[in-house]
Parts: sequence; structure tokens; C-alpha cells
Amino acid sequence: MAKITCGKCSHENQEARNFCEKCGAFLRVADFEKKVYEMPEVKMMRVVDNLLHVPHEPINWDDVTDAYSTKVERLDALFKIPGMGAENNSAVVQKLNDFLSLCRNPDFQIAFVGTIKTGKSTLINALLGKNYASMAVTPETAALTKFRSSLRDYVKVTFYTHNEWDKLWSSRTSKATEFMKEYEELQGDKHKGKWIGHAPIRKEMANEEIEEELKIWSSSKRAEHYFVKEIEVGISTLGKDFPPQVVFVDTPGLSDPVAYRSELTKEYIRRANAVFVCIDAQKIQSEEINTISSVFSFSSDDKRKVHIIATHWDVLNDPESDWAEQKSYLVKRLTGKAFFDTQAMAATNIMHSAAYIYNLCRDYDSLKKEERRPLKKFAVNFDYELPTDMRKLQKKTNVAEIMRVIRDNLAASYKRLLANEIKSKFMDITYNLNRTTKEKKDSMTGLLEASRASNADLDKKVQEQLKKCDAVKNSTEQLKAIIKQVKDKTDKRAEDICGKLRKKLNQAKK
Ligand SMILES: Nc1nc2c(ncn2[C@@H]2O[C@H](COP(=O)(O)OP(=O)(O)O)[C@@H](O)[C@H]2O)c(=O)[nH]1
Ligand SMILES: [Mg+2]
Repeated sequence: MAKITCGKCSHENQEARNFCEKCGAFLRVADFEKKVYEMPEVKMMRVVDNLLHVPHEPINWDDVTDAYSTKVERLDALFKIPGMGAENNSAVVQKLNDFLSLCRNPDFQIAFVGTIKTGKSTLINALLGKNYASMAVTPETAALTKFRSSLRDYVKVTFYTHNEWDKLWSSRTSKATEFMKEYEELQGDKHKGKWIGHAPIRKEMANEEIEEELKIWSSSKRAEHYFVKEIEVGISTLGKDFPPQVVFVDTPGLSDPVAYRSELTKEYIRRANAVFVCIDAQKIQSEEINTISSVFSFSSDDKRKVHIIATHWDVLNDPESDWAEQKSYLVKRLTGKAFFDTQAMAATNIMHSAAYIYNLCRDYDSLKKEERRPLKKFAVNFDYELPTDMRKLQKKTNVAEIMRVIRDNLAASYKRLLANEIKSKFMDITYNLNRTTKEKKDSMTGLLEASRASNADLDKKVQEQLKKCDAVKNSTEQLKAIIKQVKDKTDKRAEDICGKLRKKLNQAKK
């Protein structure tokens, strides 16, 4: 088919088009007198043209979400046409982008936060079934690490851009003296040029190689780690129980001497679907309560997403009775305005863990004699015999219960939660767009009305669909029919307008 090349961005467009599908520029400049294409009618035609040809990225995991995202893709295209308001409203542009990325990447992110050495990595390793994240006794690095299920094993490293590094560097607080000392010792500046602004590195490898590869990028003994913004690990060997959409985020913590890095963690907490705050059961003091309180302050929209994990449970003098006492204190202390809404919610979301013991049980056969010692001590406490009572011992650590909460409570209700979130974000976007466009009193009104009418149509149907959430799969056909109906309506209206405009343009040409 013949193509028409855009004079502005050189994109090759279908011959039938009047406006570039890539940049929105008018394609037929040569056919018209200068400025004709700035006439309101032509602008409007451009809107219609764009609306009819917005490319759609299909969403496979949910039909209702697919319908919402089709709509938002069109609104996005409409809004980004020069003069339609996007230039002056970056907040709405951001919302549109966030919405589409939420529909396209339906990860369930669990952020693990807490001060250093509270056992975040140990717990993550217990849940992943193998020691991937470093649990070295020396303070480890600040790189944020994500773990996810994947067909192949891989490690992907992302580096700071120049702009991000400048912000990071100027955000060092007065507590950053140790950071500076180490940075100088490792001659960070010598390595900086190589890594800042470096393209992401993604390497596929055997599962056994992941741990070593992670050390290269996250060890505090190597200069590279300063410049790593994020590490993503894909793991092919997670148990079949492990929900594929769940992503664990091992965060560097909230009290980083480099404020920019704490900001990144905060951002993750805000965006995460669930937050697991790790605190050491041996020392639950004001610092821990402060950490928890700040996590709640970034999660005010949904306090249920906060979970408190008291780690090092095994090291309490009398784990069972000490923890019972501590938990009842925590439930009271963490219920109220700035914390959980009810004591029942607090009781459900505060859990204990002895992940270290769990991992020792898991690796028992390959442990050296001295490495088994802490496990033996723990077994004696409970009058258990090793290795006979291994399963009972492992159950005591509560890791399986934490995994059950993730799988049965969080991941299972995730689709419903996400559908609700997507719905409310969609409402928010249409509200914002309607408000913005209302202020624009020009020839676009008719078109916007049509677009609003079809929104209402779609919303009504989508809401009906959501009510019957489980029945959604079976009513795909019905939904498709609705979308078609909406589309036909829009197409017809657009055709009317286009027809009229073509006539006008032809007159202008003559
Ligand atoms: N006894 C015991 N030690 C733990 C537990 N969790 C973590 N640790 C130890 O605490 C130290 C710090 O753990 P790590 O997971 O690296 O903490 P992170 O800095 O929060 O990631 C390590 O030496 C772990 O072996 C636990 O539940 N019980
Ligand atoms: Mg760690």
C-alpha cells in the first residue's frame, strides 16, 4: 500500500492518513496553503484521525482492563495533541502513563524494608527457597534488588543516569562521612565515568551463578556498587506454589546517609502492593516504631498493605511466651490513627519469623558440623530431635505461614485488588480530563461530548462486569460486543465529522 512520509518526523504513514500517527503533524502540508491546517476544523479532523488510529497494546490478563486501557490509550492520544492541554498538565500526563504501565505490567510488588541487619535478605532467601541475596555480616550495599519468577535465570543491572547521580551526590547528609571515606578508599571517582549513564546490562546465566553475579554488583568492597541503581533477578526454579506475578523488592532502607537513595526506597513503598517491615524481635524500640510509622505515612491510602515481620524470633529467651507478650504490646501500640485501623487488622498483619533457622533446616544436609550448631541449640529449646523433627522445627519458624499469606491472601486477591485500583484510577483520569477539557471552549466540544458519552457507556458496562468479577472470563464475548458498539458509535460520529471536513478542505483546495 502507498505510504505518505511525515515532513516533520519522517515516519511512514498509511496513504489514507492526514496526520502522522507518530507525531500528529499534518501530512498534507504541500496540498494546502500555508496555515490552512491551523484552522480549527482541520485541528478537529486531526483529533478524529488520531483517535481512530491509536495503536492498541492488548492486555491479556484481564478483558475489563483491556477495555479500560483501550479507552485510556485514546484519551492519551487525544490529550497529547498539541493544544489539547498536555503541555500545561504534566500531572495528568503522568497519570495516563502510570495507568497504562499498571495495565501492562501487572506485577504484585512486595517491598521489604527495615533498618540494616534486620533480616530482610534472610527472609527473602527463605521465601525464594535458596540463598540468592547476600546476608554477609559486614554491612552490605545500597542497591535495590528485585527478585521475580522467570522462564530463564538472569541478572539485569541498571545504572544511575548523570542527572540521577548529580542528585544523589548533592543529597549526601551530614551522616555520610563513612560513605565518603569508603568511596574514596575504593576510588569511586576513577570508576564513575565508566558506569554513570551506562546502558542496562542483562545477562542470562545458570541458576547457580546468580549468587556470584549479584556479589559483583552489590558488594560494598567493590566500587561498581555505588553506581548501580537497581538489580533485577529472574529465577527459573521457584516452587510451583510461588505466584508468578509476585516480585520481591529488597530495599536498602529508609535511613540511608544519602538522602536520594532513601527517596528511591520511599518511592517503592508508595508504589508497592504490599510492604513487609522487618524489625528485630530482640530490640523493638522507638527507632523501630519510627520506621513503622514512616512506612504507614507513605501507605496511608491502604494500611492493610503494611505487614510487620518480627525477625530473629528464635533468639528470644523464651520464643513462644516472650513473643506472645511482645505481639500483644505491638498490636496495641500499632493500632490507631497513624497505624492499623483496628486491633484485628494489626493482629493479622504482625507476624514473627525465624528465617535464619528455616534456611539452616533447608540446607541441613550440606551444612558443616559447626554450621549446624545454632540449629541444635534451637531444637533443644523445643525438645526436638535432629534430624527426626526437622519438619516440626521448620514449621516453628513461621516462614511457611508468611508464604501462605503471600500466596493465599495477597496474590490471590491481587487480581481483584488490581481491577479495583485500575477502575478507580480510570475514574480519576476521566474526571481530571473532563475538568481540564471543560475549560477549553472551542470546536472540540462536540467530539469531547461524544467521547464522554461513550465513556459513560463503557463505564456502566465495565462496572456490571466487575460486579460479576469471576464471571468475567465467560462474558468476554459480551464485552467485545459492547466495545464494538462503542467503537461503531465513535467511528460513525468521526466519519460524519471527517466527511464534512473533507468537503471543506476540498473547497479550500479549489
Ligand atoms: N538467629 C537469627 N538470625 C537472623 C535471622 N534473620 C537474620 N539473621 C541474621 O542477621 C544478620 C543480618 O541479616 P540480613 O538478612 O543480612 O539483614 P538485612 O541487612 O536486613 O538484609 C545475618 O547475620 C543473619 O544471619 C533470624 O530470624 N534469626
Ligand atoms: Mg540485606
